[in-house]
Amino acid sequence: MASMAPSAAEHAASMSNYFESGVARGQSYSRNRGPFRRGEDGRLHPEILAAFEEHGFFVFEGVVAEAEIAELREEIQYLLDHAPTGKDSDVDAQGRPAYGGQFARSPYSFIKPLSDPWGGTELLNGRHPHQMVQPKPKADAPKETPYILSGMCQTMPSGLRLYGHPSLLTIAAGINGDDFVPFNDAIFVKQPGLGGSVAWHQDGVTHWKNPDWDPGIHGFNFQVQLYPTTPANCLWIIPGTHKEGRADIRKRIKENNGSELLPGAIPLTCGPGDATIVNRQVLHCSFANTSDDLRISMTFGFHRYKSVLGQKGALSQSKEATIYDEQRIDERASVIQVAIDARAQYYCDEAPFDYVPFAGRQDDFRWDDATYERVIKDYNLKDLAI
Ligand SMILES: O=C(O)CCC(=O)C(=O)O
Repeated sequence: MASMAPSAAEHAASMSNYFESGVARGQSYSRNRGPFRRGEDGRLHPEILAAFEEHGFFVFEGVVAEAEIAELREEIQYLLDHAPTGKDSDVDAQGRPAYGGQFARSPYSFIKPLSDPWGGTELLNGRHPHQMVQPKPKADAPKETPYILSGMCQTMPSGLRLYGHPSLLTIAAGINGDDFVPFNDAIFVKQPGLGGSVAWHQDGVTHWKNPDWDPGIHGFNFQVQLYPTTPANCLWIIPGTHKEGRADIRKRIKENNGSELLPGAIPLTCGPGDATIVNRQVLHCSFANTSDDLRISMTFGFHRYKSVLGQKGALSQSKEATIYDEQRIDERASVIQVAIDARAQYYCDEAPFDYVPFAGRQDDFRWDDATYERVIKDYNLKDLAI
């Protein structure tokens, strides 16, 4: 017999011991948390790189300035205020035409409050085999709630500028090499009492059976946090799992008496302006947000060039069979160069990041209205997903 869904309050209460032990376990990873630092050569500090390679994550504290976080919050609020009321609606909550009709792919995806839309389904290559507990939302909850906002470089000027952040891009170059290339981006929105789960999964699809497989082959994701995060709404990871190959998630859950509260996991709690990096092969999840706290995570990933070149697109919403050739990679990577220029025009005193693949071609990717139409609009149709 199917078990009854807990109420939001029952769910929150049932998680508290797990949260407490996860927080305590997380404290033993103190080397994987701290400010962004450069080594003597100006690149990502080797101690940070070593800590990331060992455990598959790092929390960069305070890497994005308060004023920038405030702008990001404001622009996200605009997107939320002008969101359609659900996936089949084209008006917002005030009855106005909703934002986003100009893009080939809607910036919004919705779920039922507190649900797990991917767990136990074949969606996204069936990589979320277990469906998480789906608590019952309060009676006055809306039918649908925003889950992910996509295309931050075209919907938010501050999102484009964040994409060109010199410290973040120095981290990407330190991990994936100077010719690093983009993956995709997604803003995870976890509203209090409404935000859904992301079931346990590893992100990579393409290279699990590659004879040259290694722990870094599927790249990594940033999450820049706009609000303080807590064990109840943040991302959870099992450190070190990026080195173990494809995880048998069903077996792990079974051996844990069917419970999704997997052993060995830690919560990546953050302050606003902190940025986490997580290896995409690390086992990770987040739980239904039955807390009172909002989480908004600007999530965007990067790959090694050679992991992507010649590969067939995976995780695509359009079931495309595109092969990522040099031109396709260059087109998507040019968003980084435009982002660097948009940022340089806005933060005139900041030293811009030097993106090696576009050295000598910067003038072709200056930020202006024409470049928005040519490079930025609908750039996310060209995401490089492996
Ligand atoms: O932030 C979350 O809740 C989930 C993020 C995630 O699964 C991912 O970035 O792959």
